[in-house]
Amino acid sequence: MAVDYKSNVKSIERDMRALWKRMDNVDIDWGKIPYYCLDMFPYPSGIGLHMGHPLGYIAGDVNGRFMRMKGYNVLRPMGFDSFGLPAEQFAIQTGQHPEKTTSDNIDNMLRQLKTLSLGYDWSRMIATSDSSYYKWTQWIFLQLYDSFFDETEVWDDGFGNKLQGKAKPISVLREYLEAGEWDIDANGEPCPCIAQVGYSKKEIDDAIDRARLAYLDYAEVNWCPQLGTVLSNEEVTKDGKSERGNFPVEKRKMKQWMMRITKYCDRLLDVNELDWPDQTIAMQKNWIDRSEGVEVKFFGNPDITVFTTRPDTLLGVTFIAVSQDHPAYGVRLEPSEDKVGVFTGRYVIHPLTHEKVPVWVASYVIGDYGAGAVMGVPSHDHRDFDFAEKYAIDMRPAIMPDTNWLAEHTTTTDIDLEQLWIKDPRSFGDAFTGDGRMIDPLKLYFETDPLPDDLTELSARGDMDREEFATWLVSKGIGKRKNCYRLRDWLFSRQRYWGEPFPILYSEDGKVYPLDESELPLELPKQIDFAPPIDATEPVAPLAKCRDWVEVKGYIVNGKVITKNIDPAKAQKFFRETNTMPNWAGSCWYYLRYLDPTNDAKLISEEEVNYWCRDKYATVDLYIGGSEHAVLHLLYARFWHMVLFDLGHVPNPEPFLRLVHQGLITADAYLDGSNRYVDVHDVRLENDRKVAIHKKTGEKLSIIHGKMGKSYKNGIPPEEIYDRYGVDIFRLHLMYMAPVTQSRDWQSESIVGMERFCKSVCNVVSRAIDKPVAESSYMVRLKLHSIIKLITEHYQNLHYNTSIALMIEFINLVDGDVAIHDCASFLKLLAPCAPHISEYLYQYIKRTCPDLCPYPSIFLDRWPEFDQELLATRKVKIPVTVKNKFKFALEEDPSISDEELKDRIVKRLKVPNLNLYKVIIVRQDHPVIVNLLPLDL
Ligand code: ANZ
Repeated sequence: MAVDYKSNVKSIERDMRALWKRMDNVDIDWGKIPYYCLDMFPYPSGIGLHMGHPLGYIAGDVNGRFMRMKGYNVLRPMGFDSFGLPAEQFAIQTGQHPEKTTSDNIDNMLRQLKTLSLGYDWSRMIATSDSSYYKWTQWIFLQLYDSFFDETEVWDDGFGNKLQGKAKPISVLREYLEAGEWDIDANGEPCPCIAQVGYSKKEIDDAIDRARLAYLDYAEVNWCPQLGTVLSNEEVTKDGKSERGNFPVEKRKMKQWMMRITKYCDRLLDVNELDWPDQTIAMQKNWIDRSEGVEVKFFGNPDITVFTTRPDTLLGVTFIAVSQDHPAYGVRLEPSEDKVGVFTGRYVIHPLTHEKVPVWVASYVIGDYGAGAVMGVPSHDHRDFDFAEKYAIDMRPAIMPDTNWLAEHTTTTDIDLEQLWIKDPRSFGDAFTGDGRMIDPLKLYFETDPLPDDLTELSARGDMDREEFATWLVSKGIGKRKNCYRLRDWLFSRQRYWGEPFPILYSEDGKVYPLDESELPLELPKQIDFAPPIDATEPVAPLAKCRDWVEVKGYIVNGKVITKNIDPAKAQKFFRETNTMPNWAGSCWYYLRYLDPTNDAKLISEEEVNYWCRDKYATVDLYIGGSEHAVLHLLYARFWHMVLFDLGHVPNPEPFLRLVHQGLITADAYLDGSNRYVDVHDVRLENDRKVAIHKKTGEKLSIIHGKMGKSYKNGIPPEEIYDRYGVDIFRLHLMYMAPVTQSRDWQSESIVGMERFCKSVCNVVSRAIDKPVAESSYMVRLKLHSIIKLITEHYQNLHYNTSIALMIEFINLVDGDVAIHDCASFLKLLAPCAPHISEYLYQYIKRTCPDLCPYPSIFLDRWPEFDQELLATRKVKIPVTVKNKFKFALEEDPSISDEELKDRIVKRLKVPNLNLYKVIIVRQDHPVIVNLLPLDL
């Protein structure tokens, strides 16, 4: 009996889902190797899933199902990133509680996700706004609050890598300070050096507060007086107005929670073991942006320390520029686009030349970068040059430019240009910023008399490059090596309602106390007036209005506050922190909670962590998600993971081993005469999609191509497609359009090709059952085994489009009868991409031939093996050319992979590798020719 695919798509899907549901409770085999394949969880938005979601999720599902059939114990969890601004804004506008809208949206998205049969283990589902989840987000916050970074610790990560610096509990820092192993520096910060014992408890407490990984500091917020609320950066337009209402927005400094991520810069920059896209790694590196340089101290009252990446220009310093915020020298400058400055009237002493150097305040010096002060070298830095030109400051060269540069920058002829550069660098009209030979100090003029010994020594040493000079400065005690980073500490407070409350309280005298762990979760109060305050003159967080929640009575026990089961008469008053955590907090660590989602006593139990993470450098084996998260989410998650690793809560140093970003889905969008987008559903296409007509008005519309999205009205809801064609066809279509990582243009029309393919698969299987043959033809067997070999490789590399192409090719090639056991093997190849139809046909075969399909589900069956001997029986000749000239021909198995083929060529060419060539492998159903083009052509 033939399987009528088209009319049964829906019932097949329904029945197979019911079958899988019955098998949900199959016990996990802990003897298997664990494999963790994670999808970035969605924000439960009111619009539901958009096309970008299923693209990534199906890619993850294919990989997960494949790995399960390969014999791994695959973890495939899913959840919701359910705190966030849009739900709160919706509440302000409509009065609906965010909890209600969030839970409605989750229900809708759950239904959509379940329809796509994404193979998730729903028993592990989490939502970041559930208090049973954020209890642990708050717990992690307390770990950070209760830790500091010991930069002196050098240790082994257990995977053969040396790490510098480690988070340790605050109690350890207290011991260091009390024992005099650490000191407190001039800024009140703990520093690792031997000290006298004898700091007071208050001094030690204050120093400890300055070292916590989660700490309080003043930071700027966007305050909009007219709206009476603080805005997030996304709510402020480019020209500094509120997105809602277009009101002015001011910057105000407020006490905020910060995360000391900057301590982890070097460890975050170490990405050698991660299999991540180059582009993402480059973005993380740029974001952190390490500068390696030297700190030099100029003597004065007080001294000024500068940070420089060009210590070799030290002899060219003619002024010092400090920022407006400099504690000792800074003054406010009039705001201006240009570089502006003012002379402070004060001088410092140059550490090498002993000259007096004037101190300026300059607008181009950034207060919180490096040391907040710059040594001004007009001859070698453009900014310093402009500044010195504007304010007529001296110039002195320290480096000799190459002769070309000198010649190009002067109109003078016939004189010694090097001498002119030393005497009058200003006449060259620009700074020389390149590398070069340092000029002998004795050739430069210094005002000091007698000449300092260091200069004579320097002259005697002769040529030194930047590095050698830096080493010399350090050896003389004049310079100290220092790395600076663009990355700032992470501002962790939001003046918002719909986020995690901080487990922090303030006593009436303003001291900070953590809430006792036993009182977590600290739940968000439910009853709250969402309207922003009308008369606020200062920024306030919405929670500040819940007086009943904010004010509590409690005791301090071991430095922590207890508020439950207390005697109110004996208790003191506390005020809760009213800011909430940012959206990033919940998504920073969700992948860990999936390992043990319902554990109320511990973040993750020892058994779970040992099983899923043991001997693995990273917790998640494969992480799939959008490249828009290349920086912040991935950086924050790595930072928290590192802290948890240092403190012994997780056994591996990184969260995500292999990272893949799915491509974008692009589509045509349509603009009418007044530049408004017209919904795709209202557009009729003519003339091979080249002409677009508004269905209602008949207006001819202009066509523009871009990202598929709600704002362009060119989004096609995934449901519209899978309701019409079926989930398998939708999945196949999405995976076939392009490689997972590439962007693809959405075209609904080509989907019929997939419908035809599924029908053909049903026909081949039906015929195999109705007219059984003992063996398929030699050609069919050969083809089947060659695609088993190739598809196994392709699935491993997430090359699904080529896998589907091979399956289509196979089905098209089948001319005669196919043996049932070969059909069963083929179905296993298809199953990860098209689970319903493959399972259905597996069960269909099982009825006639139970031995061939012995498992309750195709997904519990084993991945097919290819027959090497059979493949060896067929060879093809593959000519290899170099620069289009024939060199030799290889006789190979037609299913040979690109890598194997390159190996063979390397052996014949007797070269170590093919790095010097562009290798072009032309394939039809097997490689037909290889062309090598030398790269240096
Ligand atoms: C002297 C000098 C001479 C410099 C020279 C450069 C060229 P990056 O690479 O971005 O780290 N600098 C240091 N602190 C600064 C601050 N707070 N605000 C503005 N500029 C600052 O840049 C490091 C260089 O930027 C430093 O090296 C310093 O200028 C300047 F021929 O020192 B340099």
